Amino acid sequence: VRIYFAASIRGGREDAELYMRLVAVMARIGEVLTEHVASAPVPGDSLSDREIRARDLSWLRSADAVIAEATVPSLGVGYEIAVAIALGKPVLVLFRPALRPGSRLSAMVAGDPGVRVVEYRHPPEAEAAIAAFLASLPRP
Ligand code: 6K6
Repeated sequence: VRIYFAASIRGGREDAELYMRLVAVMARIGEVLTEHVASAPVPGDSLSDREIRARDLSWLRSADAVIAEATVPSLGVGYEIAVAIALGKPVLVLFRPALRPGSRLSAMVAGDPGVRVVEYRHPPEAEAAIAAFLASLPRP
């Protein structure tokens, strides 16, 4: 399976170590197209914003599944989730409400019937949700 992993970059990098951990789980099961999201620091590649968007959207189009870690709010991640849904991709969104007391996932994502939302407290729960989601995908 080709997996598009979305997580905050300019929205804030405080969860970068968690992203690395989640990508390691995905990489055992499939091909992660967006491993740069988990590298710290994000490789300061010389692409323009236009080039970044074009490259990411072509990866997104080619993906079999999209997994987003949405705890650190990111406009880019919200945008990618919306595009993934419009393309009919299976979408898993992971959210850790305990990061900030009272924080809740955007209603636009949580309320979308095309999204599987998993709220978790500890990374192993997110890892199990990733494995279960990928195991549930239709076989090509
Ligand atoms: C280097 C230094 C800073 O940024 C870069 C390169 N930027 C990006 N490279 C690849 N993907 C990106 C980049 N910026 C955003 N994205 C995509 O948007 C990723 O796929 C993330 O899932 C999402 C993050 O959006 P923001 O709004 O948090 O940046």
